[in-house]
Amino acid sequence: MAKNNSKIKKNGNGNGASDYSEKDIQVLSGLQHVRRRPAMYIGDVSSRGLHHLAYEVIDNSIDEALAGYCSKIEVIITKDGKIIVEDNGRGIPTGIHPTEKKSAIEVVMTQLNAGGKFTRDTYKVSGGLHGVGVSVVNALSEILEVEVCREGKKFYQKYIKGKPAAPAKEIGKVKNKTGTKVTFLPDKEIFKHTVFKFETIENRLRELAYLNKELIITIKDERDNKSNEFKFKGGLSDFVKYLDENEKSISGKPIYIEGEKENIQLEIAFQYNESYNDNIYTYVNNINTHEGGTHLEGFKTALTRTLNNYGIKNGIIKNDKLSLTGDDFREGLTCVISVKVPEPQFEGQTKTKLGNSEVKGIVQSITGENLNDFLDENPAIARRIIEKCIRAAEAREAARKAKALIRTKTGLEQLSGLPGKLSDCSLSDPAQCELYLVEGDSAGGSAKQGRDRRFQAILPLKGKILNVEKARINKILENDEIKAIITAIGAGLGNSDDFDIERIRYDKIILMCDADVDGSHIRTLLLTFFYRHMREVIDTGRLYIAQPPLYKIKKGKSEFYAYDEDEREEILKSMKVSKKDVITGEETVQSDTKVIISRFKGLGEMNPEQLWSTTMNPDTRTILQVSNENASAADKIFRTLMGEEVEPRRKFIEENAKYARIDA
Ligand code: 28F
Repeated sequence: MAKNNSKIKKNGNGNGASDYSEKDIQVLSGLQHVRRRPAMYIGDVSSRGLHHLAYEVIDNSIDEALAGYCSKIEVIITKDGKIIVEDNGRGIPTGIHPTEKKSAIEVVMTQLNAGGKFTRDTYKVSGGLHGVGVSVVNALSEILEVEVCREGKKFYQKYIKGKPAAPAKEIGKVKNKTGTKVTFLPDKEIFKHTVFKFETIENRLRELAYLNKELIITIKDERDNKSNEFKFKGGLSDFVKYLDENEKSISGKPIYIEGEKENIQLEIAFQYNESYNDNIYTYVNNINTHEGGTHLEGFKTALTRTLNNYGIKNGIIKNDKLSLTGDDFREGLTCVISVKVPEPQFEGQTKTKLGNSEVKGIVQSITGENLNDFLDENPAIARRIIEKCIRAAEAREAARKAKALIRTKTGLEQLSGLPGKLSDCSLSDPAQCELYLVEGDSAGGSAKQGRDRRFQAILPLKGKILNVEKARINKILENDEIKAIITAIGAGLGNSDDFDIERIRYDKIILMCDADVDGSHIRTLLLTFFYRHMREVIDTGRLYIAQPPLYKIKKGKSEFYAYDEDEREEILKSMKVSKKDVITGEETVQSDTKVIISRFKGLGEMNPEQLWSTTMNPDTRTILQVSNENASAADKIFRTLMGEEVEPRRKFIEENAKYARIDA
């Protein structure tokens, strides 16, 4: 990689910079720095980071749509692994930039922050956490090509690893066509895997189509002829219906609220279903704000107050009985909130929490007024919603008693406050500690013997844990396995007041289940539990899935482990053995010339040493971090797998059987 030794420009007063000599900080010109430190710009170079490239380009088209000039966005994944994004907006300006002395196209494509600084400020919103700009995509692409149609002409420019191969030039005329088309091939020197997943991009495009009603978005996968087109007239109402596809609404069609105040645009749709979960998705400028923020606060406050006042005024809530809390008013709620804020401030651990204080009052007043009108006009629905909230309050009261029981345990457990089945680690700094949740007592035993007891704790789980998707909170808290998990983790339960991530006892919580159908079911149950009742553990990147090997390959005294079929074949190839010397089956066969492949069915088949070296040793293991990138997709999967309706579950399992390995 080329070096650039230009001098450092100091920011501010330069304090602290004196510790560094010039060779410590190699100042690289913008795009070179992106190539050297891609994670600083796109988070990481995993599949997540790869897909971020596509989102970044798509965001530019979305900006053009928000500005009111683009009605259609087309995305193609090509056979050779490129992404093409094309919009019918105005097209990037093609004239020569007065100070940069190159075309505006090249400025947008090669200057860091050209997007952030002037594209996005001059016209409307989008951006935020994304918004590193398309120049970052360019820097991380082997090849990027841009085509612009504007003022009757078509322009073209090509870049190699971010550097222009030639200036932008006119390559033809067009009639009645404007827009921008970007084609890029991610650089294999940067990304470990450069294969785009259709479903991942499809999910993001669907979300964008819901958030920007009327916008047409298409996706086509030329690798296997998959395609889809999204256009939602109903916008967020359609989104809520889609999320609740497998649920029964008790509030009729989604309640839809729209408004604008002080340049802040608000759109909300919500409905109540018969489940016990609340699902609120919040967006700021099309970006999912996982950690909530002032828009969510405003909505919650308005919902609680408006429903409570209406219930009391109309004699549905009796004042003398138990009082209802915010949580009660959100049981069974499915809601999408989308705000467009000109200058969003993002806060929180993952920078996905809206901080702008003015937004709270605006959302609160628009929601309050509109909801009040809705309740007055729909008294039957109003009554049904509020009666459901009252039942939630009654269950919460029962749960409070159950929670109190967990806190005051009896017998041995009372001494340490920890579950008896937990083999804790000796270190106490959460940053160093890991908790393994292990399927079954026998695997739990091996894990206990195999682990490094300084920093690895083991909690064996017996049988299936409760399906939390089908149970109310008080029932969940009666379940012994769940109680043990909650007390071992030590941070409480729930997604708000009762949970405190600061009190967590382990920074890594690792699910270790068998590689069979039961194992994957148990893993799904556990994921559902964390997703519904300790989501912060997922959102802060603390939940992992262990990857035990599927095969052992033995030749003479040497043993190899393979984690999937591909790896098994690779190992066999590297051994250069002929097919007839490969035996598949039991380990008991002894031979020095033959290669014996045995399949691990369960964790229990490995002895403690094997389990340590293949699955638990941090130096050699692979663990998958569970992420919540697309919360609405995750939510749907959990509902489909765990919810009431049987038919969609059967369909989902059939369609996804070949992906049975969850790479979360
Ligand atoms: C496939 C990805 O990147 N679409 C884009 C535009 C439109 C304008 C623009 C973009 C304004 C001053 C730089 C056009 N006419 N799709 C895209 N469409 N960027 S990116 O402007 C960029 C800045 O110079 C545009 C008038 N204003 C803006």
